Amino acid sequence: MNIHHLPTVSVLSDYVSICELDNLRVIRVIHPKATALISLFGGHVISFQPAGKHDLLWMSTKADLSGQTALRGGIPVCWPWFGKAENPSHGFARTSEWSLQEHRENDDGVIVSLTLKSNEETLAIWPHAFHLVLQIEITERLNVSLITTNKDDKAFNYGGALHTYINIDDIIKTRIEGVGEQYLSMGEVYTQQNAVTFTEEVDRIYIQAEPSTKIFQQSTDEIIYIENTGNNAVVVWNPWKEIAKNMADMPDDGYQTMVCVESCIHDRSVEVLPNQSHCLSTEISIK
Ligand code: TA6
Repeated sequence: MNIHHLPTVSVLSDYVSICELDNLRVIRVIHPKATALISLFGGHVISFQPAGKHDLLWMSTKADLSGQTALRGGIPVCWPWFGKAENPSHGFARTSEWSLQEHRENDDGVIVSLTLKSNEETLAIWPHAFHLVLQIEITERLNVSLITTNKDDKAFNYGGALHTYINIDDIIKTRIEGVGEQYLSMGEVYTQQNAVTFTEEVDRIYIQAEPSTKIFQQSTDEIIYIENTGNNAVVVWNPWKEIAKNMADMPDDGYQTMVCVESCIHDRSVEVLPNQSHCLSTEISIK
C-alpha cells in the first residue's frame, strides 16, 4: 500500500500525521527507520514497512474500509475473547473507535499510543469496566503491546489475539518454525513433529509455542521473526482456496501471499484483578 499520497487531515509532528483512507481516520508515520499506517477504527495497524524492505503486513486489496466491519489484513485486535466464543466473533475491540492518546519520536522511531475505554455500548456486550492501551512502537521492528487494565471492582477473565497477517511470497514455499508440537484444531489436540507447511487450510492453536516464531520462504534468505509475550498460544491460519473464494473481502488468490501468525490468549484464560493490568504483545522484524 502506498501511504505517501493519502489526503492529510492534520500534521502532528515531523514524522506523524492524521490522514484519510476512504472512510477511515488513520495515523501515518513516515520515519527514516520505517513507515506505518494505523487506523483509529479497530486500533488496527494496516501497514509496517522497515526502511529498504517490503511491507511486512499483508492487507487485502478487497478490505472493507467503510469503518463498519473489521478490516481484512494488518493486525486486527481481537479482544476480549478469541474466535467465536461469543458475538461478535473475535470480540468488539477490532470494530470500535479508538482514541489517540500520545505520540513520541526520536532518531530510532515513533511510539503511538491509542486507548479504548468501556462505555455503554461495550458494557452491553461485556459487563466489565476496562481501560485498554495499544502501544505501537515503530522502529526497525514493529512492537504492538495491548495493555488491559481492570477498572471494575471484581476480577475478570479475558482472551484475544494480535491477529497478524504477514506478507509472504508464496504460501506453498513457506515454512514456519517455533510453534511447538501440540496444537488444537476444531477442539481436538494434535501433535506434529516438524515445521508447519501448507497444502490445504490450516487453522491451528499451538499451545506450546516458543517465544519466537520464524517464517522461512524459499524465495529469500531473510527470516521474519514474530516474538510474543503475555500469550498462551500462537495461532497459525491460512484459509486456502475455497474459503478465500467465499470471503467477500479477500481476493480469490489472496491466500497465496498471506499467513496469520497470532499472539493469542485462548479460552479467556487470563484473569485480571481490579486495578491490575496484563500485557499481550507481538514484535515483528525481518533479518
Ligand atoms: O485466527 C484464526 C481465525 O479464528 C480463523 O478461524 C478464521 O476464521 C480467522 O480467524 C478469521 O476470522 P474473521 O472473523 O476475521 O473472518
